[in-house]
Parts: sequence; C-alpha cells; structure tokens
Amino acid sequence: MELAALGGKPAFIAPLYVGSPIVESETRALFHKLIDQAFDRNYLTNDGPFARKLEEEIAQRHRVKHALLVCNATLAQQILLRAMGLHDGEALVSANTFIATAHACEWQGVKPVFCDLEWDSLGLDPDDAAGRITEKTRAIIPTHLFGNMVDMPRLVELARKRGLKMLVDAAHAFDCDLNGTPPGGFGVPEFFSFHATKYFSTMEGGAIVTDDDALASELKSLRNFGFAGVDRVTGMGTNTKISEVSAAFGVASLPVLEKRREMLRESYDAYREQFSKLPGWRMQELGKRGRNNYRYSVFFVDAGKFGLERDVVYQALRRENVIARRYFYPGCHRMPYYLEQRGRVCLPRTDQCVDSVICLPNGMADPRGVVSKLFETVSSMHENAGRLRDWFRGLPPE
Ligand code: T4K
Repeated sequence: MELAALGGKPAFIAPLYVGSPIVESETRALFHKLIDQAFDRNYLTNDGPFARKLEEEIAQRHRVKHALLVCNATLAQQILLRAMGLHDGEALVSANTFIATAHACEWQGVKPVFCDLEWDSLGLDPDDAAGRITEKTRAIIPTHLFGNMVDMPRLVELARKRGLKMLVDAAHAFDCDLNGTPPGGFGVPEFFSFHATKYFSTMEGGAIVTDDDALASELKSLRNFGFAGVDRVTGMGTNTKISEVSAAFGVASLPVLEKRREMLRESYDAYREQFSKLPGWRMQELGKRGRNNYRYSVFFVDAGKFGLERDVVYQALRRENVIARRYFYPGCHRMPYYLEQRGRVCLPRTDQCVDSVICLPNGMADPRGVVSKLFETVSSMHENAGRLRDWFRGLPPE
C-alpha cells in the first residue's frame, strides 16, 4: 500500500479518534426515555433522582458506603483536597498523568512534587515517592493509569508510616480492580472521571468513592455551596453538582457495560495478536494485576528496532486519518508551566515512557477489521522507513 504521507490515499475515510465516545444503540434509546422522564417531573439538577440512582449503583459496584457524583474529576480532586484539610505543603504525584492531577493540587495551594513511575502500572513508584518525602510533604496522590491500578498496599502503608494523607486519581479505573479490590476498597478516597472519552461516561462528570462517613458528609456540603439545609449554610462550599441529563446518560450506560468491556477486550486481543509481529512495538499489558476496562490501547515504539521514531509514526498516522495520542507526553514535569517554575526534574523512566508511548483508537465496530488495516499501515511504515523519515524532516515544527 502507498502511505498517505508519501502520496497515497488515507487508509481510513473518516477519522479514527482515541477517546471517541462509546454510545451503544441501547444506551441511546434508554437515554431518550430517561430524559423524557426528567422533563415530565421537571427536576433537572440538584441531587435529582437519576443522580441518586447512579450514586447507589456506583457504590454497590465498588462495594463502598458512599459514591458522590460531581461535575468532573478535576473538581472532585479539588474538593477532596479541601475536605481533607490539604491546602499547603507538597503532594507526591506521578509525572506520568493527565495535567489535571497536578493542576488540582496547585489550584489548592499544594505543590505537586513529580515522581517517577514503575513499569507494571506506569504509575507512581513507591520507592521513588519515598525518596522524595520531606518535612513539607502532606499527601501521596497516585494515578491508576489506563485502568492498571498502582501498588495500593505499598503506597497506603508508606502514607501510614510517614503520617501522610492519601487520595487516588482513579479517573481511568472505573470497573477495574487490583486483585479483586476495586477503587475505594483500600481505606483511602478515590475519584473517577466520567468525561465523554472515558469507558463509563456522563458526558462531563465524575465521582468520589469512600467508606468514610464524616468525609462524605463534608464533601456533600462542599459540592453544594456549604448548605446544611434550606437557608442554612454551615461551611464554605462551591458548586460541583451534576445535572440530571448527565446522570441519566450514566444510568442509561450501566446495562451495557459488560458488553462494552467485551468489545474493548476484543480490540485489545486483536492488537496484541497483530502488533506483536511488528519489530520494536510493545503493547502495554492490561489487567495483569486485576480487572481492567480496556479503554486504552497503549504501545511503546523502540525507534532503534522499528526504524522510525514514535513522532514520525504519530504524524504519518494522522495523514492516514488515525488520530493517535501520546498520553501523557511530555509528562507533567516537562510542561512549560511546571518546567519554568521548578526547573528540570530527573525522571528517567517517565521520560522514556512518554517519549515512546502511542495510544491507538479502540471502541469501533469491527475491531478485528480495523486493527488489521492499522497493522498493514504501520507495517508499511516500517518498510518505507527511509522515505518517511525524509518526509518528516520536511514538516514544519509542531
Ligand atoms: N486524571 C486523569 C488521569 C485523567 O485522564 C483526567 C482526564 C482527569 C484526571 C480529569 O478528568 P476530568 O476533569 O476531565 O473529568 C481528554 C479529556 O478531556 C480528559 O477528560 C481526559 N482525562 C484525557 C485523558 O483526555 P484531551 O485533551 O486529550 O481531550 P480531547 O478534546 O483532545 O479529546 C480526546 C480525543 O477524543 C480527541 O482525539 C477527539 C475525541 N473526542 C473527544 C470528545 C470530547 C471525540 O471523538 N468526541 C468527543 O465528544 O483530554
């Protein structure tokens, strides 16, 4: 096949996106019905019946006492930090995460201190984190990246021993677990993202899961302006509520989740089977230490073995209408905002990871057909490495 970057036709007519929302026909039909119900009762937000139902379902699934819906995961983290009394000092976070994890700390006046990753989970390495604890450290905030949960027992123990608070960014880990224990089951609060691109979505939204009654009560107050009853405000608060439209979309998505997971699993299996034949390509293993939702298809490109740098592949794929992503390049520690303030932090494993990672699309109908075509396209890149490198050299800088 002639590659689009070298003058051929794109492999795909319509763009294929990483994070394209997954909405099955059953969900769509049920959602329309539920929206009519919301209009019929004329109750559209503020702790409505769909929000309550969804909270019950999430709590049950994660075997926790409380699941609190919020309007997104970033604000979930912010109100959680506030509820836990974290407003100064430092927090240990992974540099290999979405910028929201670091920014939510910074927003609350807690300085994120970036730590290196461990390869199994691509998340916070307990040993590296331990080495960065100072008298200013207040909290540990790991992220379960791509649904692979971090080493929770070790991190919880580290926090306990060193007198630190802990909360967890479980944005990617809905319907995942670590050897049978889901987020919320390790005695520390965790929060999900239900953004449109996620495995389970309320379009925009998120939830905090916890077994702590006092914390849950404080969070309920914080998310609703500090109200303790009609006309009675007993504390500071903001507005992080979720609408009934969002909650209804979540309720309508729950019945198809198992089927969705199977479909994503099929993509994962097809990618593993096919891409293992490519020199220099390694797929991140998902679900090695517990259940995974398979929302992300994550690869690492070894340029020496494949004959092309990751960024050449990334740009050439775009010409084929494959909108791959480099999650989470360049790493929070190398984002200009943090780099300018803190200077360069040496995180060799994170740098290696973010400089070689590439996420490919999944969640499409006919996963096997799409993966085969993608495999053929990437194989052709390997065969035409020299010409592609010349083409890339001629591109304007990103
Ligand atoms: N912690 C972690 C570890 C996270 O990954 C995130 C969010 C958070 C915390 C914070 O959660 P929230 O506060 O958002 O609840 C996207 C999402 O916006 C973001 O929520 C998500 N992580 C992150 C991994 O992905 P971008 O900057 O990549 O978004 P964008 O607009 O480029 O969309 C991604 C791809 O999805 C595009 O290629 C197009 C496609 N897309 C997107 C939307 C919204 C569609 O096809 N349809 C759509 O409706 O951050």
